[in-house]
Amino acid sequence: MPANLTPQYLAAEERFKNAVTHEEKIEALREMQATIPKHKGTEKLQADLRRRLAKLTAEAGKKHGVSKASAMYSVRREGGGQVALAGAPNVGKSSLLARLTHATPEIAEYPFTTRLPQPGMMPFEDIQIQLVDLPPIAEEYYEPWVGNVIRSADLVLLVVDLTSDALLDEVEDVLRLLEGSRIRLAGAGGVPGSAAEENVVARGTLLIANKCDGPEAAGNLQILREFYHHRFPILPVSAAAETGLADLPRRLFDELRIIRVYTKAPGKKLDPSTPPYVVKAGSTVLDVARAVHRDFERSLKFARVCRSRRAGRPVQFDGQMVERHHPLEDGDILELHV
Ligand SMILES: Nc1nc2c(ncn2[C@@H]2O[C@H](COP(=O)(O)OP(=O)(O)OP(=O)(O)O)[C@@H](O)[C@H]2O)c(=O)[nH]1
Ligand SMILES: [Mg+2]
Repeated sequence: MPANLTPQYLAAEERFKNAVTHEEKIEALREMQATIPKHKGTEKLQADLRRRLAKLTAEAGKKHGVSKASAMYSVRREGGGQVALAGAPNVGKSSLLARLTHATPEIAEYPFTTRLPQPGMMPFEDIQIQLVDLPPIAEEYYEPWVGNVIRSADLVLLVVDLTSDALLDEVEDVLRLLEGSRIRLAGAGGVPGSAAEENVVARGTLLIANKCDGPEAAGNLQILREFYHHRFPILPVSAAAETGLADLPRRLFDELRIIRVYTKAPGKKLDPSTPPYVVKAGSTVLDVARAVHRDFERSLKFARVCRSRRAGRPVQFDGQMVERHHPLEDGDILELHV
């Protein structure tokens, strides 16, 4: 079968031949990989590209240690928490980002589409949670900066493709490559004992079983559960059919273990348009006071808390005075007196 190589592919191949540095070669090979026509006639060539990329990426990693790109590719945090989308090629990471946020990432039926981190903001009630789409993690493509973005995220969504024949291998590859970067994807509550290992960072993770609309999805979901239900919460979804997505923002909010605290001026009503302070669960009056103003640590005399917004629960605090180490809950309204 003729390969029918495109002009873009041939141009990238030309750049590869003229490339001098590892970086230039890798960039050109990736361009070749992205532009090579995906059909039976090019399978050998595709495998060859993957092999060459794996070799070059490994060599480049050895030469430079942690890539300089790490700093360039870090993503500025915004919103109540940062959630990284990690996974094998073509599993639907970018499709999920597009469904859950207003971002418009490139989505394609071939692998290795995403090359740069792409953030998007997912609304949850009155706050936003940042999702970060990433390039795929696979033997021939793994770059240290991807690991760095995952390491610095608050939560990881490990996305898998329920229609893939190589489902379990893909998950294992991702877990192994990240372990190589000293990142352990743990259940949302953490893996017992993992913190004991030196320099290994455990990142709370939800396993997002995407393409549940596709062929073989039900059987593969069962297999996935058999292997991983002890380690990760598993959420079947479909970015294409938009199933399982409605509850995801609430779930991410809960897993991030953050709370929203509203502040109001003494004697005034709460202004409903004022955004809440988003702080870690377990934060105290003082933690929020500090976030409002540095000087409050010194000048705060007392605070009052209202907990009346919480539906279906008896009012526990109705403007009572509380001391500065009083722990707060999601939805609390705080009046700071200085
Ligand atoms: N059937 C089905 N197809 C999906 C679903 N989600 C994504 N796809 C398709 O899967 C292919 C890959 O989607 P992407 O979102 O580009 O996947 P990705 O994980 O970002 O891919 P890379 O950036 O290459 O790692 C596209 O053809 C999508 O239309 C889904 O829920 N069901
Ligand atoms: Mg992508």
